[in-house]
Amino acid sequence: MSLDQEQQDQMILHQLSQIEKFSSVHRRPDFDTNFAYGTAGFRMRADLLDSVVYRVGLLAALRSRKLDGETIGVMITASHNPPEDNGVKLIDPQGEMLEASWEVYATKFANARSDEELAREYFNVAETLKIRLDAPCKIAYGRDTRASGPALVSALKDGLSAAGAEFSDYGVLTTPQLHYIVKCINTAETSSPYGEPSQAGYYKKLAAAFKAVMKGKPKPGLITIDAANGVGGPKLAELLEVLGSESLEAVIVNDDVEATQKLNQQCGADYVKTQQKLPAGAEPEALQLYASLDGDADRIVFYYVDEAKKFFLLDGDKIASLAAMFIQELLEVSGVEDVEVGVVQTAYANGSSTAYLQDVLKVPVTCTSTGVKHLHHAAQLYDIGVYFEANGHGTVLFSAATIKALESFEAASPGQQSAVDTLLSLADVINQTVGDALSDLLLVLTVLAHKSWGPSEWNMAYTDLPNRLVRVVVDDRFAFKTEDAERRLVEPQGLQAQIDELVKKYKFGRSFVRASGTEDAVRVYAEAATRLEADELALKVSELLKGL
Ligand code: G16
Repeated sequence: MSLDQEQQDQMILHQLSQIEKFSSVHRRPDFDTNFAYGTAGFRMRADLLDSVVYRVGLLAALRSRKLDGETIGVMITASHNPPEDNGVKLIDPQGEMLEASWEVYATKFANARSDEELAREYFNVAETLKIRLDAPCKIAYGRDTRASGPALVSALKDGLSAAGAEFSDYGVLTTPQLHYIVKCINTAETSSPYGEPSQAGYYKKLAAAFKAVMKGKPKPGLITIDAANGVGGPKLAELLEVLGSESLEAVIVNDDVEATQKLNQQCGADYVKTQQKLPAGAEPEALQLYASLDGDADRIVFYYVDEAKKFFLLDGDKIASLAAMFIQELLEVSGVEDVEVGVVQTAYANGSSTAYLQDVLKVPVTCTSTGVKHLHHAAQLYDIGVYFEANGHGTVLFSAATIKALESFEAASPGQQSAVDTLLSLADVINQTVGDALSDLLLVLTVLAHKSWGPSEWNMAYTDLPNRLVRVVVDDRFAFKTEDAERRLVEPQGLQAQIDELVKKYKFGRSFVRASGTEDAVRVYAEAATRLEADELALKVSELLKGL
């Protein structure tokens, strides 16, 4: 055996013994249900997460080693969930969600029953994937404002130290900021660096692009933004500071991050979307634009009230339609040809939005399962892929070839050049790594300014079918299995037939049931021709679940 080999073996043994040693400090709780890497990583009550986060640190190190030392992100957040929850998710080098094939390793690590079993799993994954345990690895991590965050960061650091990783703490930041930073780090040495890998770099990039795309346009009217008492509040304030009041003015409400128990309570994007009403703290002013972020600022929904104080929601479907319409118009004016714009939605998309996109805008629409990870990949198949979940999570992806085509296009008129410039600035306003509430805010304000529209003109493109989303707590949400992009249940057997029978009775009726991947519950969605019917259909389908 060569000395090198001997040294390497010793290093591996040392690493495995460190993993076991630290694992004994971060023991898996006695917990009947298995941990699962769900829609957005692991998410549950924070007091159950210590061992999971420690183990995610180990996996992050392996993932980085597998990818030749590219930086992997780890975000500690539970986004829209209540204050007592927390969660953890991994970010791949280009700022995307963790590659799906690795979720099984995450789940295996989280469920290992003993310190020894964990070290064995770690070694097995390295063997299976031919990962050198002495290869360099780098991790960037951050957290939201939850009270449980600092303790979970300690668990993560133990995992990273045990695995011998190099790591950088980016502190408290929004989830999309960390996605942005990870991409910046990994593209720094390439021919197209994404930006400066810091929060300051993020603000600088967004502000410069917004100013460029708004050149010659009137400053947007005052907007009121509900920050869900989460990390988005202070980060939005920082962005506004960089933008300057000459570019944008906003009133931020629900920005109390010190009172951590207020997070997402009676406010935030999820509350507004599901309750279809104004959040606490927002005073209704007719025809003014409002927006709500979620707890980690990766989702946004807009809304307004009319003169009669009637509430109108402008959700992810409305944002997707607005963005697709604007981009198509710009492409047409620019004269740039052969750029396919497509939209990606999920089963939660309002039926009217899909009809508008397909029949009026004539854009292709893909439907995927819930979860940004699914939508993102489907959107990458278009030259310009607009993806939004109805809950306000989404972005617009411009392919590298499209950016190149725009940059090298020879415009025949100032009008064409202006449209091309607007498209290019728009691509920089929009966070290309993941759905980002702050960047989406600027996107929407840009389109409204270019169209000289207020919220009611935006809302007029199509009328939503009345809909209702209900959360139902069941004994075992994992018993609910779906097919057809979650639009139909396969199990429990017979349930889909019962839903179909109910749906038949309603004009424009549609309803589906799926297990949440972020909460211990199932979600029931229903839409129908009238508010009363949509509510009734949701109630009746929910009642079917109670009998199980
Ligand atoms: C996460 C995911 C979203 C998903 C949402 C709800 O959002 O990133 O893609 O729509 O959970 O998922 P589910 O219905 O499975 O609970 P966030 O903003 O909570 O991170």
